[in-house]
Amino acid sequence: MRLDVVTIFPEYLEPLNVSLVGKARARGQLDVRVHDLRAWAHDKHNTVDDTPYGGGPGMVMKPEPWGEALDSVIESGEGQPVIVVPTPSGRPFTQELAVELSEKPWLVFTPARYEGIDRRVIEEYGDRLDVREVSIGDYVLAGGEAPVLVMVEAIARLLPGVLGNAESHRDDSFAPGAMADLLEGPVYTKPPEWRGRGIPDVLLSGHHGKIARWRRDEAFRRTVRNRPDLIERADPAAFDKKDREMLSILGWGPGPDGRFGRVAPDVEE
Ligand code: 6GU
Repeated sequence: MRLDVVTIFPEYLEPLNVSLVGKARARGQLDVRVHDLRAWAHDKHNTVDDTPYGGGPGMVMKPEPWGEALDSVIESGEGQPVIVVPTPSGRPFTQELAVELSEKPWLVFTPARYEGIDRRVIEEYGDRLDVREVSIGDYVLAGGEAPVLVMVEAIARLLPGVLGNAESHRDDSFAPGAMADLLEGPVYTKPPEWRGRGIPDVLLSGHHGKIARWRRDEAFRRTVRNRPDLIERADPAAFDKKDREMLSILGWGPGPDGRFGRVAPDVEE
């Protein structure tokens, strides 16, 4: 997969040389190219922003440098990339979108300061290419570079051979199917006792069926506590008899439409 990032802060993307993404690059599984937007600014101050038409606070990124940068990057490769525009007003970046983008051969990211890029740039490329405006959550960051790091890591770990263990994705929280959109439960390793704290007996039992059930129960506990919205919107057909027992213990039951909601006060710890 090829990834291009056009930014006024190329050094912000240095973490792409580290860890999983850095290793994937070194192995040739990822071709990452970071470009300085100012290379396509032509005045003596390399200006890339200007005041907004209509007034208001902040600055807007000028269309000309972005147009030249994107033309140049697009011309440098084969075929057409998907352009990913990080913006707090975009569609949510989800595991589903990460999976979809991980299947594309070429992505171009355009992180901007948060007042954003002149709208005409998004329209211009949107007429010819697949352009996705994407947000990583309901908070406002000063720029799109950190979101690019987040998205690239989420995408790169899905590429064949990057994570090492092909099984590792299946149980990911938010992986489509399998664990049915529950959060993952707690994990433990050696030593068997640490500061007087042991390991749940079931994990030492060697009984794979009981272990799988315990893990699913713990996933329900954590999901009910941290992300009750995931249970509320889950297809109740995904819940078996044991799941329903656990949900009932946690104070959850089916409503008139079959979907689950809280039916008893929250249980403490
Ligand atoms: Cl993609 N950009 C900025 N500036 N802020 C954000 C964001 C993106 N996603 C959430 N907040």
